[in-house]
Amino acid sequence: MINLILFGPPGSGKGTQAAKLVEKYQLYHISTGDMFREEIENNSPLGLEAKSYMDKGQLVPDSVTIAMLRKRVQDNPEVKGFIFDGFPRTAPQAEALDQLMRSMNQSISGLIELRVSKEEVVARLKKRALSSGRTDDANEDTIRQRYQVYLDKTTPVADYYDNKGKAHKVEGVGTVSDIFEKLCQTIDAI
Ligand code: B4P
Repeated sequence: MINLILFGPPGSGKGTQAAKLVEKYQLYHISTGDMFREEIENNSPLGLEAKSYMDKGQLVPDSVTIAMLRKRVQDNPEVKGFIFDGFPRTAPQAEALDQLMRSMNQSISGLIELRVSKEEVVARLKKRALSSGRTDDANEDTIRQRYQVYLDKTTPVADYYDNKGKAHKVEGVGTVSDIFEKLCQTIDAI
């Protein structure tokens, strides 16, 4: 079983590349961002809570996010492996994921970071705002806030896996297919 974490700042292309990777490696894709957006669409209490944080460029609280992720993993025991996209985003989320993997006699195979500069992600998300209807992309201040939250709260997750010798970096600027190739080379070497 191969269990991968696709990592990087907001707008680095995690969702874009995850869609291609799940097809090639037949992994089960879990995007916490997509899960929150589905809950928002359904006007569920969880969606309403998540929206209040997402619209401000903040992270949804760990307790809510971890419980949602745990349920999704446990509901899919038959899969060949997981690709985690947008999770973990904090050190407590990383610890909870390791604990969950252990409880299933599994482990994280590797974390792959897509490296993209702040100005590039701001430009990408402003462009996406023109068609996505995503309220968290609509305002440049919110996009910059999301990037700051990434620096403050999420980058320690890469250090956590680096200390275990499981962190890898891939240049995230270039064509989608070139980046995909580099990701596949990295995964095949894990
Ligand atoms: P996410 O849904 O995870 O979204 P993201 O970080 O904005 O995007 P991603 O990196 O997947 O970029 P994409 O491929 O779409 O999070 C949204 C919010 O949900 C968070 O801010 C937070 O509030 C909440 N949340 C989610 N998970 C959480 C957690 N674990 N804990 C707490 N809160 C959580 O690409 C972006 C754009 O770039 C697209 O338009 C794409 O077409 C373009 N693009 C992709 N690759 C490109 C390339 N190579 N060149 C040019 N453009 C490219």
